[in-house]
Amino acid sequence: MDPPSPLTPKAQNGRDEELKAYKEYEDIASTLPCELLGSFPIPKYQNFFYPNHLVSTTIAVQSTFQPRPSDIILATQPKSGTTWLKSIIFCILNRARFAFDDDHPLLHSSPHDLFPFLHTLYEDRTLPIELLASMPSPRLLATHNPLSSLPASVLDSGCRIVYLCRNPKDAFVSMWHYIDQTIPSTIKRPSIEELFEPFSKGIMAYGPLWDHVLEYWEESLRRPEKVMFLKYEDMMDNAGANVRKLADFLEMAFTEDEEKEGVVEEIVRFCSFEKMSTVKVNKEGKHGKDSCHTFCNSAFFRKGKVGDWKEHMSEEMARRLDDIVEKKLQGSGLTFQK
Ligand code: PPS
Repeated sequence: MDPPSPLTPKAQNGRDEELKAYKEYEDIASTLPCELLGSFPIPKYQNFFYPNHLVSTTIAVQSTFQPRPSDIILATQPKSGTTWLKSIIFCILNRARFAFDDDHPLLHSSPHDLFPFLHTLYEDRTLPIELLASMPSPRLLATHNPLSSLPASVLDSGCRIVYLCRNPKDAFVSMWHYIDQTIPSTIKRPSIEELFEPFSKGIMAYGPLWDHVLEYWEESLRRPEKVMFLKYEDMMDNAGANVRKLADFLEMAFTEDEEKEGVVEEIVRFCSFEKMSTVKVNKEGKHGKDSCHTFCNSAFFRKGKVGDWKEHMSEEMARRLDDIVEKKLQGSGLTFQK
């Protein structure tokens, strides 16, 4: 392996500044109250729980991210179909640029590389100001962060936010499997019961889930032209109709010719679980730069079904979660299927 190239004095200066800023963010993070998620401490910052290593990143995003009006921000609850929607939005936006053939970028790069999470760009205690500034518009940026944690300038900028959530029971089961796939082999896997107890109290990465969903839901009611609210189940039920709605929202509506040529159906097929889960980079590629948080991309593709919770949750657990979610969402106009 090549040795790392030495930083120039100017770059080193910038790096020192970044590390100094991060030290401040980490100092704030170190004072936060924590709950336990299995054997992991999970800190609470401004009413939401975060993966331990991503609190300082969240503060860094809050402090330094500068949105553009043209940005497209995909915000999701974890395990709600982020990977899927990244592919779909990438295809909608780039359909004139890339044919759906063997050279298509989604057949060679993970959707998470083509449409990065903000927290990934801020990884390794960096402030990617120049990188973000150099990205062409419209920038595609994703986040699991709650709306209230994003800098106020995100809403002020007028950029578009697409929000995707999923039936909490399926999101929970998907998360349980994902933890199993991604935590280091030396750490004991939590049983579904061990994970359910904290989850039902809202203690989960980017939880409480219901508060996360409600923040974006309410903003989508206030400003439907800027915040689009989607559910995984609706996407599954009629992906084509939702791809059209998304294209309209992104001001990239399909032309009559494209409709005749079946471009919408092509995007749906191209981004389907069946297709994407068999792509080599999604089966064998690695996610993450930092060796502590590296795992196989296949962890993003499990079953891709609605209602798989029935195979894993007891009736009692399901009833409890339904009751909690129903109470929390009461009066909002938002519901999930029981
Ligand atoms: S993450 O880690 O939050 O980004 O994960 P996320 O992508 O949000 O969610 C993973 C779940 O989405 C399923 N998935 C898909 N469903 C339908 N179509 C496509 N193309 C697709 N790709 C991934 C994936 O299988 C996870 O759900 P489960 O229920 O675990 O199968």
